[in-house]
Amino acid sequence: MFVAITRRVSPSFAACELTHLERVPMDLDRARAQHHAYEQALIAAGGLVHQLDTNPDIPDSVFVEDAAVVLRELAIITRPGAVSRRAETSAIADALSAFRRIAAIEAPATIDGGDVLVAGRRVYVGLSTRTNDAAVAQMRRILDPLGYTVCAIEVGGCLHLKSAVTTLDERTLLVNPSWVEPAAFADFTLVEVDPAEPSAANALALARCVIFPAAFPRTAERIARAGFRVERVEADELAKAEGAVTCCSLIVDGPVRPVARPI
Ligand code: CIR
Repeated sequence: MFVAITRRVSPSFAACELTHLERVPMDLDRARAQHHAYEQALIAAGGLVHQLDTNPDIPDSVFVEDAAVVLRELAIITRPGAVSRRAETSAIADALSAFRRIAAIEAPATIDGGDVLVAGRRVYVGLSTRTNDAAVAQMRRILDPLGYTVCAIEVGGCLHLKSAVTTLDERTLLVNPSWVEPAAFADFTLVEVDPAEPSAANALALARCVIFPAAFPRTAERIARAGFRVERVEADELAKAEGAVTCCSLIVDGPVRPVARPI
């Protein structure tokens, strides 16, 4: 069992931050329906969904992953790189404090949770437009004493490190080698995205299955061939805001107090 913290799609979702995509019309009801189906997939995978409310001042609120990094020992509240997203963190800190000791990243550091890939005791931090060197230093100060190794890694061509690489399990990564240097992950088995699906490197690996966007069937096939059960979700409306499947939840695994209320 795990707890998945999610947050409703904001009424101002169409005013989200955009970096690599052109703004196109966004259908709020469709985004909400896809988010609901995503939450149902989390429940089907054995999760207790703890859904937070939103408001019009935080257009990107649904992308909770960027506000925190959750480890077994503690949760680190980020300082998001986009100023418009900094108001998202207080509610996330409140929610996570029920489950974890809290640490926080402070100015001048900026970091989005989407730039943090945890693989066993290794924590990769992507240097992107959102995440800077000062954040890497603060992550090291927090995590070194807990026995984690923090590795900084350059990311290019995409928003976050986890747009380019995510874990399928502790030994296997899904990667787009055009956006991140695969040599950095020499100790892992790598599954590459299909070249026709560059945005397909973001998968949400849970104990029972891998939640994955229906828009990338060729890469889904590769993941299945590597031995994983793929649970497809429609997420193209959320993808118009540059969000993918890891972005829409914070997974609290391992030691949790049973305080989540099911949706
Ligand atoms: C942003 O640009 O911040 C949002 N529109 C999308 C964030 C997606 N988050 C993620 O990939 N972790």
